Amino acid sequence: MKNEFSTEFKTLQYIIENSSRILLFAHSRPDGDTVGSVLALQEYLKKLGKHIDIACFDPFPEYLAEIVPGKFNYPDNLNINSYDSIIACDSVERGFEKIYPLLNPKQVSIIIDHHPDITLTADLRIVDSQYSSVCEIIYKFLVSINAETNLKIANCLLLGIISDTGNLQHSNTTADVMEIASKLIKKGASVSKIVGSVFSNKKITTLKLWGRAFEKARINPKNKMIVTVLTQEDIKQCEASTDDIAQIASILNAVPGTSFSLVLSQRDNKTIKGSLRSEQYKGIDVSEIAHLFGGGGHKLASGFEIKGKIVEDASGWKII
Ligand SMILES: [Mn+2]
Repeated sequence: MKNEFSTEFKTLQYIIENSSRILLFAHSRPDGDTVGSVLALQEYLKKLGKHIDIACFDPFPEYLAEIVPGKFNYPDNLNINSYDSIIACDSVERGFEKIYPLLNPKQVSIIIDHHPDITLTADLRIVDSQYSSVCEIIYKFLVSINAETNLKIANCLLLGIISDTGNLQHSNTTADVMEIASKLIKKGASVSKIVGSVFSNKKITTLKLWGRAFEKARINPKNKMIVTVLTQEDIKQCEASTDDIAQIASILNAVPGTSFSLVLSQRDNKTIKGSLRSEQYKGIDVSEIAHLFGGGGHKLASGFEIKGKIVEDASGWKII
């Protein structure tokens, strides 16, 4: 059963009422869910007359500015201790763990997340991996306090839901998710605009990198894993960025006859990132594989980082 968070939502409302300066925190390498979450909260909180800033260690993603324009502040440029409360949204262990120790005891910390294995503590934790996205949780919060959802909030929340459900296609697309999406669309949120920006709007450099990844993909006949590798040279030669890697594992996972996908990509000279995807009907829990390598995530979408270097030669590739 999903946690309904009725007590937590009341506590959050109380904290908001008693805060005049609130800092919202988005995770590093921001995606549609973290962006949608902080912007939806910002819109709602500003209407209450609160002073709101958004912090993130990375800049606002350009490709989302068309749907939901926003501005991120680099944390070092803000006086972190000047806020009454701080709300971190999504993947809270991707950046917020550096801010959390800086808070003083008077400041109230809130984390809202839907990732499993979140160990970070906070004054208020709203964490349940059964939710598709943080935007789904924030939708529930806004409904619980009878807040009005305007067009901007609707677009922000639908952005997060569409991003984290892979265009309403992943197994986390529950009946609840469809119902919420439908309500947001009734408010005027645009599926086609969001899908266009998040999934379809691909630069030629992205497609070139995907091409390389697909060309190198192999299926292991024993365990039906489909695996591919990307080196730093691949990314450089295609003039792409590491952000362009995100969707490759999902696309490979759609290949018939596979049980899960693995994309290994070189991030710096000695770090390799692994991204794993599967589907419910395939009966594989990829988070177990991620745990073996010190990573984590959801049953059907997980990741890990290992030390090593991908080396390619005529016979294929290996990790040294
Ligand atoms: Mn998310």
